[in-house]
Amino acid sequence: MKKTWWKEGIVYQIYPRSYKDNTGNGVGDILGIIEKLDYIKSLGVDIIWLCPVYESPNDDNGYDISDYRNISAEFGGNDAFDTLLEEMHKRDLKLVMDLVLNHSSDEHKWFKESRKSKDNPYRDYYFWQEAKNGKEPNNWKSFFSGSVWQKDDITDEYFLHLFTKKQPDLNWENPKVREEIHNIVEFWCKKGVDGFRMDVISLISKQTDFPDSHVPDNYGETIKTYYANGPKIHQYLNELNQKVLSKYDIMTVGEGPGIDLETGLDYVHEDRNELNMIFHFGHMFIDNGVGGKYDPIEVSLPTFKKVFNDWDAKIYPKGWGSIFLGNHDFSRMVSRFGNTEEYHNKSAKLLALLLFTMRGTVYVYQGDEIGMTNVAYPDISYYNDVETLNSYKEALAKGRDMDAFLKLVHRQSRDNARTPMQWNSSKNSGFSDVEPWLEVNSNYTQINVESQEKDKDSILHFYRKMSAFRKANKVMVYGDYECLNEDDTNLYFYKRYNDEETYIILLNFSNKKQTLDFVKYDLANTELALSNYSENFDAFLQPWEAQIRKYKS
Ligand code: ISL
Repeated sequence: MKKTWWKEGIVYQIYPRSYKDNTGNGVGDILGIIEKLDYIKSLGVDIIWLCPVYESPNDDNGYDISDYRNISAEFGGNDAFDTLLEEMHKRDLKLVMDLVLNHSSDEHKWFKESRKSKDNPYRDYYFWQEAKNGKEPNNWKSFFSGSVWQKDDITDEYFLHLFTKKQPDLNWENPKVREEIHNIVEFWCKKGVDGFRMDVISLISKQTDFPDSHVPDNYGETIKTYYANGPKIHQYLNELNQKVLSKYDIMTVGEGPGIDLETGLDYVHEDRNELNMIFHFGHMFIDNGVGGKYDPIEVSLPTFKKVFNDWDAKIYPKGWGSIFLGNHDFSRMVSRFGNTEEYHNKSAKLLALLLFTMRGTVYVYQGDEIGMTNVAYPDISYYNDVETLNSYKEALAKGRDMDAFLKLVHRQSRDNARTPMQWNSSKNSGFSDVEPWLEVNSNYTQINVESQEKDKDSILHFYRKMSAFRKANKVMVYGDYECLNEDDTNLYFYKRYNDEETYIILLNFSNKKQTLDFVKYDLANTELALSNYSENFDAFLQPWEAQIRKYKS
């Protein structure tokens, strides 16, 4: 397996709007990130993935780009960005930009032209269709509620938007669109950025005859069958790679709703020259029922393990994976997979230990290094996320029990991950001097960076320990992975090994002591390398205990 910086590097994801406000308008900005670079470096990370900072009307907080070459003034503009890149490179930190190429903003000049007339030169930059039987061209539903089709009165036709109606889908079938995109990517490569996270890249090739979904109410199935992995996806990615990406030493990670075990490797196979990595959502959509995230189902540990086992088996040795347990689109990882009530510290550390001992590039989402948790605002007016608000409106229109729905929002809203970073216990958590764009989680007085800096037993210090451990032990990066107890409902054990050394990782995903079979796993022949408890026992694992042990022979 080829060794590269992006396989070994640890990525830290920043949602700039919520990181640090230095200009005093309640919105995080690039100067704020620059101020925190030494902190970021101290975490032992190598790469920053910056969520979109381009000009945008912010219907979806930057995932609706109106100018791909300019940085939004709200975040500090182009000068601030250039300084950021310079300051990062000085510290040997690499910068990965978020690129949203499946759709633009409706305020992008291409779309403004496109909607003007049917014969406008930009018309075919987007997908326009006539009404079918006086209605939308098909029954597809948007990721963010309602139809994917929006009627535009100027020409009396519908345009396609898989996300909000302010995010029209770009027509990659059109070679001119692809050329524009190649030029944009080249522009950022020449500027010296070190890579791209490509938003919903699995959706760029569509079935352009737009057939009706045969399962319109089955969200996951519709995405997989109709929106993702279209007929020309690999042609487009290969072309982008050959024309631009391959000329630079950069990393690429494609975000992939609808990518599954059957289709995943094709995106990242090292002989195919497309992307380096993808984010699949096997474990992230694990609690989604047929109706999607607001129709949640119970999750068991064996199902969770199966996702990791199956993907690892499928991808290696020809491809490379990405390991993450949360990002700006999901609830907080410790609220989701840990226990914030009784074992906040221990369970956050166990999840960190899992992240840093898995095969694949590790992605840490801002705030997870201090165990930030979900928020539960008292009513919907506190929420900002367009996906949350649209789902709420839809539920209201359907006459659902809205008290129960608010509880679902508490559990599932993307705003859980977007509350301002908790720097200290002063007003607004040290994020801003003024009222922030989204209310700070009220637990900031207990959970914040400043207090965890002082506490040697904090989650923050544990992240530092884990990143150092991974760096010092490359078997954690390149070694093989083998799950040892697929069916156990409380314990997750796995090995990481190469020809020279073997480690065993022991994780107790429960609130109870669990018996440890010392003999079965030959643990007498191991040495403890690292744990989230200061005292360990041969006969059992304590609640949410996590251990790394190394075999002596
Ligand atoms: O957010 C989700 C579930 O909570 C996902 O369905 C998400 O919409 C999907 O993974 C695509 O996400 C990406 O593209 C969106 C943007 O809103 C997200 O923030 C981005 O990560 C549209 O650009």
